[in-house]
Amino acid sequence: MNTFTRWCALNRTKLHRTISIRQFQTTTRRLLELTSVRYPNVKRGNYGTVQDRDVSEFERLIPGRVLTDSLDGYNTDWLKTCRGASQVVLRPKSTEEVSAILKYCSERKLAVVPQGGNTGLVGGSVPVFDEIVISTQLMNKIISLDEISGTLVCQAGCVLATVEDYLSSYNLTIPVDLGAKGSCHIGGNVATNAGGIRLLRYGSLHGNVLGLETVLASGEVVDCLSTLRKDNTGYDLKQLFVGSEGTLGIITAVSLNCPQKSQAVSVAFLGCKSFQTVLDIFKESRHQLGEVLSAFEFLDSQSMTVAKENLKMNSPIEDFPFYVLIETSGSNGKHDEEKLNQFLENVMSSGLVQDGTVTTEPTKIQNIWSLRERLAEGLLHDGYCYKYDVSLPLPSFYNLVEAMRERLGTMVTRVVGYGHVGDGNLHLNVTSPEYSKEVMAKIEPYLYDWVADKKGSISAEHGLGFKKKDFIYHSKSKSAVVLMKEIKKTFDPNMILNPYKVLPDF
Ligand code: FAD
Ligand code: 2HG
Ligand code: ZN
Repeated sequence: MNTFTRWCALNRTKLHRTISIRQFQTTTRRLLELTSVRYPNVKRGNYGTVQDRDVSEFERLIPGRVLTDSLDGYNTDWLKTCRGASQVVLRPKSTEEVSAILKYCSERKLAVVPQGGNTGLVGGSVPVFDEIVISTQLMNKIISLDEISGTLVCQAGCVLATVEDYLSSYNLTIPVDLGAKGSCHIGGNVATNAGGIRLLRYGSLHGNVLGLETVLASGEVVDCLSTLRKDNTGYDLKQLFVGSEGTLGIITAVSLNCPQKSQAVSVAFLGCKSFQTVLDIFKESRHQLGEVLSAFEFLDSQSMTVAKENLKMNSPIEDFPFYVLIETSGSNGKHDEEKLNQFLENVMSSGLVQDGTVTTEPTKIQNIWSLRERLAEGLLHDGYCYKYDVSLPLPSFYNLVEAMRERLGTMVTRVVGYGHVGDGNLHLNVTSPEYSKEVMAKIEPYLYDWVADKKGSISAEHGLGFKKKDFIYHSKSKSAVVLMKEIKKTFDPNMILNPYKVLPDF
């Protein structure tokens, strides 16, 4: 093992794998083209328009929490690709207030968009026209924690990192973790069925959400806030809201299964010559690390360039075509380290890995994770980012990046590939100095056709939101979409909840 650097620290303290999204939004804020201008084919639905009397009624329902000025941050998405023109933002504090607001909006046929941390990446969290923003920012209370079973119940607007900090003092953790954790809300995570870096270990939110409280468009509160691990009584309605992206109801409270916090964490960052090697290492890591493997991520050399040039970060190892980040976590540091060391020795001696570094030291772990997690932020420095998030069978996984690179050539600044390779989830990003219709026409629908041809999914974890809804047929059958539309009509007959999102036009 030539250049492996071994840093030792026995205990992992709290990690801060976060970036300040709000801070980022403020520093880069500039007025974008309105979504209704950029996408002229989208027509405003037959909804009411907010009048002074509506604002007065909202003020009566939630005094002092009706915003009508400086709404740019609520109208613009994190990627700076969508901008709506909402005139009103409502900030309820309780389920009863959400219910009263929706009941009123239903009667007045006023369209609404639920918004959590506004970190969504598919234009789902901001209005397309003048929909009223219902923000969960002030619904941020922990309701209960059962330390023995690890069951947490909290309001939907709790920030993911805050909940993780809270759980940490009980030696528990949260089964979902992502780069936006300093800003995104639990409700937003559930509404998007967010994946992130722990899915490999804990599975998706479909398995970890034990219960939900939601408010339907009519104002009706649906109480499925169970804290039970097992409950086979009737249809599992909560699952319909997981990943529904604010189109079926507003999630007001979440009951979550929270695992024990791992006592020992190690991270290895390895350089590889080819993508095939990345896959070989993944196979070996599953085989040799077994139950302690907690994350397996990859990035290509073009992604590393983004980290170095746009974010001024340093790589802990020399340059390679591909990099792999492996995390192990478990309850016995000595045992886990031995396993990881043996694995690293094996992959080095078999020639799969040329160089790498491994650490148990929290700051160094955080630095390595930042290289991977800050890529989304780094890409925005190029100008406009065309963001794709696909599931693909592993053998064709990286071919898509190569195909797009060849297809786009010098039309774009760069084409990069990274992602949750352990979950078969590729993040393919293309950048150019500004939005270009020509580049877009070269990417879509070609990329979606390519993915459908390989029987992949055109949205692995980010959802469909506004930007991808018309491509749903690339991943779902006609009969499935018909059924989805029937469900939407049952839950929201006036179609006031997050219109123009998820489903193609009715
Ligand atoms: P928002 O962006 O506010 O909303 C997202 C969608 O959910 C919208 O359609 C909105 O209407 C709806 N919604 C929000 N709250 C509610 C509610 N209470 N009830 C009903 N509907 C609601 N995603 C991943 O899956 N994995 C990742 O690894 C990942 N990493 C990211 C890293 C960065 C830097 C960024 C910026 C984003 C990342 N995302 C990732 C995308 C995003 O963070 C997740 O989708 C997140 O779960 C969204 O939460 P939010 O509170 O910001 O929701
Ligand atoms: C991640 O895994 C997020 O970092 C964002 O899902 C993905 O930037 C992206 O494309
Ligand atoms: Zn991701």
